[in-house]
Amino acid sequence: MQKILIANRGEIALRIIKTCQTMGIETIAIYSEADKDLPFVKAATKAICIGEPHVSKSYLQIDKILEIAKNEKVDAIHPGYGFLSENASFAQQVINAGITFIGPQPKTIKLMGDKIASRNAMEGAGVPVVPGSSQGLNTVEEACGLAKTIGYPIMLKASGGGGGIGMVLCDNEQALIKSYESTKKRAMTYFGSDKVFIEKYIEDSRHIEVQVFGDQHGNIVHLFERDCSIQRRHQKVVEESPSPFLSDNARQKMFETAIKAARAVQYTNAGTIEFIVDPEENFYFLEMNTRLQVEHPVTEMITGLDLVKWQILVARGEKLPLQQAEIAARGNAVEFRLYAEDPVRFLPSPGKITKLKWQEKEGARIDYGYVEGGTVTPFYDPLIAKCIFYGESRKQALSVALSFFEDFSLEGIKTNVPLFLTILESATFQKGEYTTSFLNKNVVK
Ligand code: MV4
Repeated sequence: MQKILIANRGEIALRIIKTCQTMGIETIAIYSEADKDLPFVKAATKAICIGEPHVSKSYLQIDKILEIAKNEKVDAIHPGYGFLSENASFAQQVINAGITFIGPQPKTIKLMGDKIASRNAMEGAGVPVVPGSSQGLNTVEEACGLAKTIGYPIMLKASGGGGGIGMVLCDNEQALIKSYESTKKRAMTYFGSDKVFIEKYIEDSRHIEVQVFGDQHGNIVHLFERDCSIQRRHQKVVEESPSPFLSDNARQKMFETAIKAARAVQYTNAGTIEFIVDPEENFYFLEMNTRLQVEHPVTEMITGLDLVKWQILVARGEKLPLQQAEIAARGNAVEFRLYAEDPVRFLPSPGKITKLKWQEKEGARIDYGYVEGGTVTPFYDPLIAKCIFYGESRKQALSVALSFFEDFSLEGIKTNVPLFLTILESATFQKGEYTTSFLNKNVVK
């Protein structure tokens, strides 16, 4: 594999380029007119402008991307996360063009994109799922009947959704009746399918996911867990590993379950099994993400592995570099997602970054997408950088984080750094006792 096209932008495009450089692989970046001055464009071996800023004219232009890939004679395409990364049709078209798709098989992407089908597949494999529907709901009466058997509160979810989009919490029958049609309608608009289903709502939960990896020879390993409970409006803000909540017993069971889940679908490449965990440490499969995740550096910090390198090795048919017994986790890592956003109203705050300076620190890794002088535009996710901190203990990792943010300076636009400081100063966070409602309860009034 000599040349890889990166069908993405920002920090993840730069992150992928860096690994390609260490492997002696040439990179082709594609970029929109809005991104022409970003670091990933400069870092690539070659960069090609793909079109106007809007995603429909740039990063989602399948035909143009394939045309560039063929013209440039690339061997593979890395989709990063978001955009086309979980588009089964794109993956198939890449393969049909004789190019390697760096990710799982299209059929696996498709299965996991259908939340009802993936629930059923997992249940069939003996993986616990939350009590709920095994098929799409046909009528509001059927929904009410099922909800009554399960017991309220329930969540009404779009089968084509995921990541928290298109789901509504219903405390009682009245709420369910009220939300049913609008949820179906929204599901149709956003996902092109109005298929919705019900799950029992797990209260006071934690959102913990397991990183898995498979090769084309049937080998599957896990790379431990990440606790992603600190979210706001289904946007993850902080992720860490190990989870400060899980007991060793539950953790081992979760790893075994994740492997079982991945094995059931003969998973290849990098994937994440998301679990929802109740206060008694019962855990249930929620969804599987068939891509490299934003928060993968947390796993890289505690394992010392390069997950992008693994993706490339596996995609070109090699065996996983390590067996399960050879993979160890050490220390604690925590990631903070630095967004261009108003810290009070939590709305994107695009604009020019007039100053951006930080102190390099032992145990700090910054995966950035912008440098000083760059402009965050309103066209894409306003993630500026991911700040990942490592320590031999959790306390140590958090102390590196605090000292980093104390002398971090970014001017010109608003960011969520004030939120990080509030989180770091919270006793609940310091004790690791947070659940998914932490930000709503403790921070955002
Ligand atoms: C749930 C849940 C509780 N019960 N499903 C959100 C992300 C997506 N992958 C699934 N999500 C959830 N699904 C059941 N049956 C809790 C979440 C959830 C959540 C819900 C409300 C507010 C914040 C949340 C943060 C993480 C997970």
